[in-house]
Amino acid sequence: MISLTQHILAGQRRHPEATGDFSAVMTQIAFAAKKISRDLRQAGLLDILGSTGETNVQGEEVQKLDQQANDTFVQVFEQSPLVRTVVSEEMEEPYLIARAVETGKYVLFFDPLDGSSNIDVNAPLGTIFSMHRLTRSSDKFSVEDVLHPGSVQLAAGYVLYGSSTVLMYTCGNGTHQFTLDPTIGEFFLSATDMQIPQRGKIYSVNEGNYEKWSQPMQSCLDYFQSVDAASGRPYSLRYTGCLVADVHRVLLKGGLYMYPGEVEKPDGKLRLMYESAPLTFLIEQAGGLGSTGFERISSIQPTSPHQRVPLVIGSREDVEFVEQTLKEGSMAFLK
Ligand code: FBP
Repeated sequence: MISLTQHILAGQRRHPEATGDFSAVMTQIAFAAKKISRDLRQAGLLDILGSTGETNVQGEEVQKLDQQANDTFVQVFEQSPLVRTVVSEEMEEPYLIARAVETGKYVLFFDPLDGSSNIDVNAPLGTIFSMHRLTRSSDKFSVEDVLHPGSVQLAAGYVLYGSSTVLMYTCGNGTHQFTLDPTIGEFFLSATDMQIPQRGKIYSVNEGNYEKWSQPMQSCLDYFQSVDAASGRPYSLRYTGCLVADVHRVLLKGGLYMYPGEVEKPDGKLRLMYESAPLTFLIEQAGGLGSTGFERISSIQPTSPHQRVPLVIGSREDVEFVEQTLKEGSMAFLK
């Protein structure tokens, strides 16, 4: 069995210029994930369910476990001389790591606990992370130093806290899956160079928002729901309320996850830097696509750390179908 650390070190050996810093950061991400996994497994026994009563930068009620997961990541990286800045869904401003002022060369974006509405109902949860090289425009920190398109991510991944804890990551050399063995507290390689089917049979979307969508977006859903055996339709609906769990299913089985823009809210709900861009890097390394419906997620030049974008992600043919339909604004071939 190959451990995550061994896999990362093997990747490092393929880069003679590598310093080991990247591996060290990946090991710290895995350490934070193990702590969060432990906390979630004990959640019902400890007083860590429910809300903190606070509201975060997204205007969402902060759950105690959201805060605890965020604190876990910050505590782990406050010990690191390598990560200069962390940007979290739960923190309004980028957080500067004091001990990495001179030595820090990376930026870490993360959604510490994805699927917050699932916390109190023991349904799947996730963590999403994205690593960028820090550019320094001057000695003084500026937010522009952390705003880079998805195409230049160094690494990205997610952790799925489900029946088992699974960590998925890419550093531009394929998408690889590791499963946590809680008896020894180590992640082991359970699938490598994953490839998503070119077309699927599943769609994942909050249909409750149908009336809020544009007509072309509505007709996309109508297409996936209409009966046509030749093209494997209707697709089946699977929606867990946890982006990581739904994208994990799509990566393994094919199909697509969508959180579209709405007529009144064209940017949708999901955040570019720590949700859409890292998941797109993973899916595209596995042969799929990530799009807003109009442009590829990885090509977007970010303008703020918490900006939102619509997301259509998954099997290449299914995402291209949605892009074509939205761009053409019509559904000529809808029976
Ligand atoms: P959080 O990171 O705040 O949990 O938000 C993202 C998310 O919960 C996704 O995991 C999920 O797919 C989506 O929002 C659910 O949103 P909705 O309840 O509007 O369908």
